Amino acid sequence: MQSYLVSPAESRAPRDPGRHGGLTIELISLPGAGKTTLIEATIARLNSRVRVGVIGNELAASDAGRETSEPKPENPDLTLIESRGDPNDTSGIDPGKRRTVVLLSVTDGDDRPDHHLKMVATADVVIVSKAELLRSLPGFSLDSLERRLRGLGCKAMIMPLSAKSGLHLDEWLNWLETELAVYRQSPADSRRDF
Ligand SMILES: Nc1nc2c(ncn2[C@@H]2O[C@H](COP(=O)(O)OP(=O)(O)OP(=O)(O)O)[C@@H](O)[C@H]2O)c(=O)[nH]1
Ligand SMILES: [Mg+2]
Repeated sequence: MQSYLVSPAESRAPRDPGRHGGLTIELISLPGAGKTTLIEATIARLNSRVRVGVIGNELAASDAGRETSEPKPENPDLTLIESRGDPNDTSGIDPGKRRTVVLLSVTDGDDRPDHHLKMVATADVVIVSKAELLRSLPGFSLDSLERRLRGLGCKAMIMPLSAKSGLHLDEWLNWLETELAVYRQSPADSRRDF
């Protein structure tokens, strides 16, 4: 496994992810929905052939030393951007971003999409995080969440999973592997315009 971190200043520099960042995916959520945990689980589970870059402050704060001791791949296959969806934090962070993944934690309830209108509208994937807790949250309905999302015009794939227990994590990893395969075949063609 190879991963690296860049400083926020560095991360704001214009880049050509087609050349330097590989497949670039932004993970967005309100604080605490599980972005860092998912990124760590993803890096741990991805095949060692995949060189992963991470952009975001949290890992730097919590894991300084461990992550930064990894060699920085010059051309990562995959760059994951961790963000809280604040345009001031992320605007210009990576103009070549391909995919947007929004995390909604089950602990926030199934009526949250209404509070995240802008986020879910642009999402390619909505991850319903901490899903192993669903059994102990009888008031939470995945059907109701999906209805709300569709009602907001969200066309994203919806993936309930738990980065902590590994529940349904394979679905996320399979999606990533597919995206990586598509990217490898035609890095320029499948780039989305944002
Ligand atoms: N039960 C459970 N807890 C989780 C899961 N994923 C993350 N957590 C916990 O949720 C808390 C927040 O997780 P983080 O991964 O730091 O969330 P984050 O979105 O990166 O948070 P910020 O960077 O502060 O926005 C931590 O206490 C995690 O251990 C999960 O799948 N299940
Ligand atoms: Mg974090």
